[in-house]
Amino acid sequence: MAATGVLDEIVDTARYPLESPDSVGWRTAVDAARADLAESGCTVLREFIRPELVETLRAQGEDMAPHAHYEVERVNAYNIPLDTELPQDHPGRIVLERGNAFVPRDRIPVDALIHRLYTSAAFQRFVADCFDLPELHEYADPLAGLCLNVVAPGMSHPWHFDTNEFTVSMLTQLPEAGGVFEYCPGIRSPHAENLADVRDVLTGSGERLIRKLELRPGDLQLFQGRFSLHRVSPVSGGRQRHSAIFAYTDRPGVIGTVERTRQLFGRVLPEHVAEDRLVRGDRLLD
Ligand SMILES: O=C(O)CCC(=O)C(=O)O
Ligand SMILES: [Fe+2]
Repeated sequence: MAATGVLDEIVDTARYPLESPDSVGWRTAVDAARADLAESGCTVLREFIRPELVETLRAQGEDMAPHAHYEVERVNAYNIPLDTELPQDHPGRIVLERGNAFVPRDRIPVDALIHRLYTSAAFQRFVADCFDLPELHEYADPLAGLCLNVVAPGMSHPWHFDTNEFTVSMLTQLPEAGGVFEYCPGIRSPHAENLADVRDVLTGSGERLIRKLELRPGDLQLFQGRFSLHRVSPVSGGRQRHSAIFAYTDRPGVIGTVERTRQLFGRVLPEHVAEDRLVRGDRLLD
């Protein structure tokens, strides 16, 4: 069981027994994650990475951060074109500055801890069970499947919904101040955009809807970001905030659209052009 042995070096398997799907420990961890997800669309598996590797995790992120695509961009919470025709009071008309930058998958070394986790079958099976899914697949996208999200001082990752229904992420470096993950559990559903509440959050009067998460490097976060508006608040101090984004889908072969890929990475690959016919499972914006 070589693959299991490798994972065992990285993950605190006493607490998260990824190699033993039938164990009490597995059930306990998965049940706790499912309860949180049902309640708020978010759960944090504390100290997922072994404490002695947290500095390696941080240093590897720091090494890859210069490969991020830096370009402050004007966006809206739905990541649809700013000239989309919308009613006067639609929150999609509110323009935000996206100042975070992504290191794409093709710039992340295959032996980096985050890459080893992302591609591990045992890890994928465990995460799928937490989401109560029969299986998960790596995003087939050569850039967006695995990213390091870099938020530099003075920047933020503004309020948005994810295209992906399931997001798995891990903070690898804390900023000195700010950079808090904030989210509005279930503010929309597959059947309702709930524009009034979204507008309240975007205009600063939605405090009642917002939760703030205290993350530490090495914690694993599972999140249903398609229905929960969320952001990383502005970072301050002298240190960037880094988080790994592990993108999975419930069906194989999913690739991002040309539009979204160019927005995030500043370039597209032939795969994006060829596959620009993604069929979504719902009719929400983006
Ligand atoms: O970096 C984070 O913690 C959140 C990132 C995020 O929301 C995203 O990449 O969609
Ligand atoms: Fe997101």
